[in-house]
Parts: sequence; structure tokens; C-alpha cells
Amino acid sequence: MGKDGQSGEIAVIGLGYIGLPTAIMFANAGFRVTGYEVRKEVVDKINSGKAHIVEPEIEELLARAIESGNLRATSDPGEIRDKDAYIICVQTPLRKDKTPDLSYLENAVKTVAKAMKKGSLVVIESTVPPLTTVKMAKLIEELSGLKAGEDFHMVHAPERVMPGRIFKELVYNSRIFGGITPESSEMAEKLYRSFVRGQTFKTSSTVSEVVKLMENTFRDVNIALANEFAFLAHQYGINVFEAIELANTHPRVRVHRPGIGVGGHCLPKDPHLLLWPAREDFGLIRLAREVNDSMPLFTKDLLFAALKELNVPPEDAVVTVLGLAYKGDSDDTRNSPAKAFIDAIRDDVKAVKTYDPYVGGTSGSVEEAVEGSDAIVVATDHTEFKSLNWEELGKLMRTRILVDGRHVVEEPPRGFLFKGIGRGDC
Ligand code: SAJ
Repeated sequence: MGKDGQSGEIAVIGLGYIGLPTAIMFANAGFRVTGYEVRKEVVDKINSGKAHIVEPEIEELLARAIESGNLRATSDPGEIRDKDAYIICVQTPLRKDKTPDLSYLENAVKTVAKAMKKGSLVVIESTVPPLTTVKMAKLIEELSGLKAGEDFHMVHAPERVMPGRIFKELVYNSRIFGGITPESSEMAEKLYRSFVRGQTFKTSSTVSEVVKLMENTFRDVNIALANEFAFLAHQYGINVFEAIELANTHPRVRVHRPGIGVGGHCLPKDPHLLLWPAREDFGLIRLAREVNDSMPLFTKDLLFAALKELNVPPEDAVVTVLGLAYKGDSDDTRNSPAKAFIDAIRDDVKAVKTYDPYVGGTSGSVEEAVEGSDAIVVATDHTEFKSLNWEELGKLMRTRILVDGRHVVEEPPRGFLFKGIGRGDC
């Protein structure tokens, strides 16, 4: 690493949603970056200047990084030897039993241990259970013979970016550098300030791991609270969104949004990571996960109540689901509540049709998707769905049921039997 910490050679391990944008930022900041990725087709695509993920600004920023010669991708671990810094951005998914699968991380750490040199800085950006970074430092000591904190430096530096705003948030979000030693934190902070303009904070690796998990657990628990407020709105015959809007006029209240569920690769997983190494369990965090995971079934109940009210036998019903992505204006369907909802109704209805403008393999248009349908269920808050002409679409349907799982409808459309999560007033 150059003396200013602003030049040198970096290897980024894992070129996914986080790794590729991070590699691009370091390359365009002047570092020579080698992106290591096991998926050969991804390597080839990146080296041709094409991104394999959808994200605003990525095409031009990747082209600049490749054309400058500062970024190239490889699947050959021999090409990431003796780098000044290694940035690990691999997935840490849950197994079916909700325990973390750290195999991707361990494989990445083993690859780094064999490639690194004395003095290398190793950064784990992946979201990991508390105490993982120190464990990985011990693994590197065993494999490399190097001494943690003396012969190499190690840091947990979690990302906080929101898909759709990744490049802005990589620059302007504040960042935390949790080192196994203060010197490690210092080195990482200097390295990232080559492109980070937000505030930077230094702490221990375990505090950093817990902070990242707290952020998403805080969000998941607050979404569960909003979902319980929605259940209460049905008990009291009120519109929960009107109540939330008024509650949020309080200077210190920020009630989240109720909906068909919590998807993505983070919120459904991170509370489990936070609890995993704990010696005892805690009720609130796990219960919040259960509440959020129950929302697709609550939406199914709304749909079946509507079918019953209009005497449509479920086994005769054709249901159109608008939206497969886990969140609005995204193409990402990982852990999508829409898929959980479809799985929950598939065997009980005659047919399910889908339309998502961002996701392939669905109907070509919303009209085609609703043609002859008995019910529309909105499962994603894509901007496009907020301005649909429901009365016009209703003319194409056999029965006019509309179930709003993402609060895209304010006024129930004329001629429809309308049900919405939290719409106890309808
Ligand atoms: N959701 C609700 N109600 C809400 C907010 C979200 O039902 O009020 C749902 C969304 O529809 C979606 C899921 O929750 O299905 C997750 O939504 P999200 O907006 O949290 O999106 P993520 O998971 O892509 O991003 C989160 C962010 N974390 C926080 O806002 C604390 C992001 O900053 C993190 O970087 C990201 O997780 C991550 O990678 O950890």
C-alpha cells in the first residue's frame, strides 16, 4: 500500500451485488484491482465491460474501470497473490434450519490465506455472526503461519448500501471499520477514504459485526411492529396507513410500513445471525421474524375471504399476482414474499398468473396478466403499480377482486371488492 494508503494492489473476493461495485470504486480511485470470482461466466462478462447485475450507473463506472486497466476479473487464485489488501464480499446465507452457512466465507478466507503476503490487510465486508472475524483471523494464522495483528491486519467493514442507490451510498454513507487491532482499523479507514466521503468510525471487529446485525434487526422488528398495527387496524375498522402517517407526525416516532412480508438477502437472515452464537435465546427478535414470515399467509386469508364473499370457489379461481421482486423498482426476487404467497395459494386455486416489469418469465403486460382473472394481488410496490387504471383493468377480469399487499392503492377502485393489509376500513 502506498504511504498515503491511496495506491497499491487490491484483490476483491466475490463480485456480486456488493463486491463488483466495491471493486469498481477502488479501481476508479486509482488502485490496481483484481476481482476474484469463481463463476467463470461472470468473470468473462466483467472483463468484456458488461455488468451481470442491474444497478444505476454501473455500466459507465465499470467501463471506466476496465478501460483504465485498473480492474480485471479472474477465476485463477494464482492471480491474486501478494496483494496489499484483500476485500471479502461473499454471501453468508442461512441453511434451512436458520443456522448460518459460513462455507463461502471460509473458502474465501482460505484462498486469501494462501495468496496474501506479510503486511496484507484483510477486510471482511460480508455480514457475519458476532465473533466471526476473530475466528477467521485464527484460521489465517493456522494456514499461513503469519501472526494476526503483527504480520497481517484484519477488519470487519460492513456495507449499508441500498440496491438501486449502491454507488451513491458507497460514497456518502458513513462507514465502520472494526479491526482486530486499532492499527487494523486505522489501515482500513485510510484505504476506504480513497472513495468514502461519509463519516468513518473505528471500533473492534466484534462491535462492528454486532452493529451491522443490529441495524437490520432493528428494521425487521419495527416492520413486524407495523404489521401487528395492521392486524389491530382490522380489529378496529381503521386504515392503518392513515394512523401511521399521523403517528409519524410525532418528532420521535417513525412507524414502518406494513406489507405482504419481508424479503431480500438481509433482513430475513440477519436477526438469526445476531442470535446464533448467543448462549441463550431472546423472544422479541425471533417473534418478529415469525410475524413477518406470517404476512404472506395473512394476505392469503384476505384473498380467500374475498373469494368467499363473491362465491368464487377457490378451486375455480384464477389469481393474478402483480410483482415478484422483494421490493419496489428492483429485479431481485431473493426471499421474496411474493414467492411465499404464490407457494401458499398455488395448490388451492385453479391458476396463478404473474406480471413483474423487472422480472423475466412473467406475463408480457399487466393487461395480459389480468385477462380473465378473478383476483389481483399486489405483492411488490413497483412505482408502475401506483398509477394503474384499475377500473380499465377490471373490464378484462371475470371477477373483480383486488388485494393490496403493498399499499399501492389509496382509494378502493369502483366495481371491485377491495381488501388491503391494514385496511380495516374497507
Ligand atoms: N419492508 C417492509 N416495510 C418497511 C420497509 C421494508 O415491509 O417499512 C420490506 C421490503 O418490502 C423488503 C424488505 O422489507 O421486502 C427489506 O427491505 P429493505 O428496504 O430493508 O431493503 P434491503 O434488505 O435491500 O436493505 C437493507 C437496508 N438496511 C437498513 O435499511 C437498516 C440496507 O441499508 C442494507 O445495506 C441492506 O439491508 C443489507 O445489505 O444489509
